[in-house]
Formats: sequence, C-alpha cells, structure tokens
Amino acid sequence: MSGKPKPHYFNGRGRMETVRWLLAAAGVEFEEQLFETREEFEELVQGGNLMYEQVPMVEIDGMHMVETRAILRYIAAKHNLYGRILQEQAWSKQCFLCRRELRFLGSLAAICSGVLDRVTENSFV
Ligand SMILES: N[C@@H](CCC(=O)N[C@@H](CS)C(=O)NCC(=O)O)C(=O)O
Repeated sequence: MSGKPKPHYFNGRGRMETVRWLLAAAGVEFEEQLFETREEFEELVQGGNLMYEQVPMVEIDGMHMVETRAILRYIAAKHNLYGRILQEQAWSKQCFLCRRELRFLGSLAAICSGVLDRVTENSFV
C-alpha cells in the first residue's frame, strides 16, 4: 500500500464523489482504481477486502475502508475538517445532509427526464 489513499469504485461519480471532494478539500493526493467492467469489480470482491462486497472502498492508513459515511468521517477527522467545536460540526453536518438530498434530487431528475423522454417518444408532441 502506497502512502496515498487509493479509492476503488466504478468509473463514475456515484457514492465516491463526496470522498473525492473531501480528499481534495483536505489537499490529499490519491490514486484511483476505477472499474470499467463488472468482472473487474468481481475480482476485487474475490480479493476479500470488501467487508460487505460493496464499494466505495478506500485503501488508507493500512485499512480497506468501506461504508461511505465511515470513510468520510475518518478523512474529515484525520484532516481536522470535522469541526473543532459543536457549532462547526453542526455546520458541516448541514452541508453533508444537504448534499445527500441534492444527490437524491439529481437521481430523481434523471429518472423523471427518462420518463419524460418516453412519454414524448410515444406521443405526438
Ligand atoms: N452503505 C454502502 C452502500 C454501498 C453500495 O450500495 N455500493 C454499491 C455501488 S454504489 C455496490 O457496491 N454494489 C455492488 C453490487 O451491485 O454488487 C455505502 O454507503 O457505502
């Protein structure tokens, strides 16, 4: 394991994107391992380092960390981005929870636009 954190994820933003943002905000360089195929993901599963057979997984400080929120908390705590006092922690929690909702709304918008495309295709509009 090199000194740099190594995030493992599918080649897309998904659940890893916040981890990337946080590492960038902390000024930490990282080397990503991105899968292009399901087979590459399965290989990682077979390697036995995914506690729940799911990604995101980040190799960091001798660990193979999984669970997005646990990863975020670890990085934030390590780089003093978690908030030193309760008010700062409340502020960061507000930002984090709002980001989760934006992600949800983004997914919803994608689904809705797919539905709209289908409605439009099947109508005479
Ligand atoms: N609770 C986990 C959920 C992780 C999760 O759902 N990962 C998906 C990709 S975003 C996955 O690895 N799926 C594996 C599969 O579909 O076999 C977290 O927050 O990290």
